[in-house]
Amino acid sequence: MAKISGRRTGRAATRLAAAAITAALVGTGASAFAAEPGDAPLFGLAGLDSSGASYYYTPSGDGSLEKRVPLDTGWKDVKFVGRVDNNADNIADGRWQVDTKGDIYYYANDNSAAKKVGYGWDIYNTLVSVGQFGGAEGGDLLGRDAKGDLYLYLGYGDGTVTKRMKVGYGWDIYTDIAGNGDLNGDGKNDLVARDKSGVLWLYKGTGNQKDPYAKRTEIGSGWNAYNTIFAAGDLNMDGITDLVARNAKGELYLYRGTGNAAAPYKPKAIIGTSGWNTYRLFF
Ligand SMILES: [Ca+2]
Ligand SMILES: [Ca+2]
Ligand SMILES: [Ca+2]
Repeated sequence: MAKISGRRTGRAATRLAAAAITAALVGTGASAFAAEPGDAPLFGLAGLDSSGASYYYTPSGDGSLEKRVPLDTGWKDVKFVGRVDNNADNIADGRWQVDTKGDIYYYANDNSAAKKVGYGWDIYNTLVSVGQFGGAEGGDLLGRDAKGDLYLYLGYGDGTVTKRMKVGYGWDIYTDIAGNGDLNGDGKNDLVARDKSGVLWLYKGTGNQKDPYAKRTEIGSGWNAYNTIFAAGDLNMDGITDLVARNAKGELYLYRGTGNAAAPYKPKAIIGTSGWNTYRLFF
């Protein structure tokens, strides 16, 4: 964002990367990595509160989260943050941020200056940093506009993106769209979407940028119990991507991925008992 100096942001981003890598290296033992590297994004979880302060939670390895650490402040005009892995090692290399003006910036996890990627992104009411969804290794972005049209931007791996491609319509039936990793074990990143009646749907990714997802299948109902769902990658470090969901009471639940499209999540586990409503977005 314009108000954050590159240097300060670089430090924050480096801390974030370090925390993610720490999570990968410390305290979990070899058994946590029985799955092959490359199976699921290992990003940890971060939140941005209404004061513009951001915090990071390192995964403990069993699905729970360590005590939060402050990342940065001054993010009041940030409307979207999406971390992205650009070299397919499952560790985030940077993040996109969209501000209230609709400008999108990329911050690499090094000390390089922020890069302006585009403008006019305030037309999207939902953005998802969805991982590799149809192009080369660099992670991609999906945006939904007010009409319900869905657009895909392929990432070049340096934070810049292609022109958008329209990949869907009618997505205004959904109150939430999330995705970061493979849910059915075919190695292609997938999406989930919650409709207004609280049914959660799975869209299996195809890897084909022109037609990037298959026909939806139902995951289950009752998801209106939550005011936010967010795909944070793999939080229990079993190599399968997971989902977090927060309710109005401020509780945070983890839905552990199974790798099976017919039942992509295990029963929920509470990982945060209170206070999670302090965050206006997760990333
Ligand atoms: Ca990476
Ligand atoms: Ca898949
Ligand atoms: Ca997992």
